Amino acid sequence: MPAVVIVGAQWGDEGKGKATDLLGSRVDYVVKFNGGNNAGHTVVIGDEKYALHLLPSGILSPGCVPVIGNGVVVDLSVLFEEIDGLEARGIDTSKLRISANAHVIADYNRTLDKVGERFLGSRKIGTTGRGIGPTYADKMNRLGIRIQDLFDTKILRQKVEGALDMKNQVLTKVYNRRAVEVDEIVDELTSYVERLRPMVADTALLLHDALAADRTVLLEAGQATLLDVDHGTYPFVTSSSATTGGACTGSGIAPTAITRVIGIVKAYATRVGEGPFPTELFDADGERLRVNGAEFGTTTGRPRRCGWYDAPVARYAARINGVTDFVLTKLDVLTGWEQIPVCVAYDVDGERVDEMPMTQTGFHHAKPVYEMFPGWTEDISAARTFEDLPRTAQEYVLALEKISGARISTIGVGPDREQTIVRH
Ligand code: 2SA
Ligand code: GDP
Ligand code: MG
Repeated sequence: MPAVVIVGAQWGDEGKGKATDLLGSRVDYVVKFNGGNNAGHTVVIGDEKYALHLLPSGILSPGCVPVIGNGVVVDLSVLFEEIDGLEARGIDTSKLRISANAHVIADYNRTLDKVGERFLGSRKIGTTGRGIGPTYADKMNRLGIRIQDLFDTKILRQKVEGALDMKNQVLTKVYNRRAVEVDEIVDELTSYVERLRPMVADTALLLHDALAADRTVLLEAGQATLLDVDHGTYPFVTSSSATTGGACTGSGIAPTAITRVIGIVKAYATRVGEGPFPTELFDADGERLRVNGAEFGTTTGRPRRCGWYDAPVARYAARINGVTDFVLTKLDVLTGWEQIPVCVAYDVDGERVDEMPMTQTGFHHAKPVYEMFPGWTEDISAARTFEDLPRTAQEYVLALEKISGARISTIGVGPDREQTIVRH
C-alpha cells in the first residue's frame, strides 16, 4: 500500500500541518523525516489550536501512529514538553515511536547555533536558534549523538567527550565562551532515558512492515523545497533534506514505495529568515498580506516576509519533488485585492528566464515578470466546493494550476480543518 509524501513547495509555512491533519484520519502512520523543533505547524480543530514543533502533526489523529524518523534531530527537553502539553489537553501520545538512529540536539549545539549567527553578523542565515545546523554538521562529521547512544552510558560518555574535544576549542577560543563539562551533557541526556525507552524503535523496519501489511504511511516534511540543503537557496537554507528524496533517507522507506507526492503551496509567498525572495513586497501590500494571513513564525514569532505567488518556484518544487498534486492554501487571504500579480518568469540582468536560474547569483538578481489577474471581494471562507468560489477566484486557481506543474487538488479557504475545498 502507498507511502504518501507531503512537502512544502516554497519557503515553509505553507500549511503542511493542516494538510497532514486533514489526511490524518485516512492514514495509519505519520512520519516526520527531517528537521527538528525549528518547524512550526499550526493545526486548528474547531475551537482548539495546536502548535506542533517536534511531534508529527499526525499525533492529533487518534488512529494514527506518529513516528519520528532517523532523519530528525531531537531536542529531548522539547519532546517531553510537547508530549506533556498535548497530554494535558487530552491528546493520547502513547503510540509515538522514535528512531534509534535519530540524532540528539545537545545543549552545546544550541549555544553554537546562536553565537554562530551573531558571529556571522550581516552574513547571518536567520536561523531559529534551535541548534539544528550544528547538530546536522555533527552528524555529517560523525561526531553526532544518537538516541541509541543514550542507553549505554559508557558509549554516551565517550561520544560526548569526543564531541567536546573539538567544541570546547571553538567555544572558548573562537566565541570566548566557557568550556562545557562532559558531565553536564551526560547527566542531562541520561535524565530522559527511562521515559524515552518505550518509544524507541527500529522505525525503518516498523514502516517497512506497515507497508507490507497494506497500511498507509504519510511522510511529512518540515521546512520546504527552497530551504532544502541541496535544492534550496543555499546557504540560506536549513540543514536537512526537506524534499521527497529526504523522505526516503530520513525514514528508511524505499523510493519505489512512494505513490503520491503532495506539494503544499500558498496562494502567495512568504519567507522567514534571510536569503533571496524575488517577489517580496516592501510596501503596504506586503503588510496587508502579513496581517490578513497572520504571517508570524509559529516557533519564533518572527514576522514573515511576504510577496506574490512565484510560479517558477512552484514549477521547480513540482520537478524536484515529483509533485502529483498541489494543495493551494490561504486563498481566502487574497480576498479584497482588485488585481493580483503572479510572477510567471524572471528578468535576470535584462534576460527573460522562465525557470529557477542555475546559480544563486542569478536568483539574487532575478526580478519578477508579473501577469495580473482580476481579484474578488466576496468572503470565500465558507466556500466548500470549487463552484462556491467567485468566478475570478476560480480563474486565479486555474491559472496557477496551468503554470505550476501539477494539478491543484485541494484549496484552503481558512485555517480550520473544515475550511477546505477538495477538487480531486
Ligand atoms: P534553521 O533554524 O537552521 O533551520 O534555520 C535555517 C533557515 O531555515 C528557516 N526555517 C524556517 N522557515 C520557515 N518556517 C520555519 N518554522 C517556523 C514556523 C519558523 C519560525 O513555522 O514559522 O517560527 O520562525 C522554519 N524553520 C527554519 C529559517 O528561517 C532559516 O532561514
Ligand atoms: P506549516 O509550517 O507549513 O505547517 O505552516 P504553519 O502552521 O507554520 O503556517 C501556516 C498558517 O496558516 C497556520 O497558522 C495555519 O493555521 C494557517 N492556514 C493553513 N491553511 C490556511 C488557509 O487555507 N487559510 C488561512 N487563512 N489560514 C490557513
Ligand atoms: Mg511552519
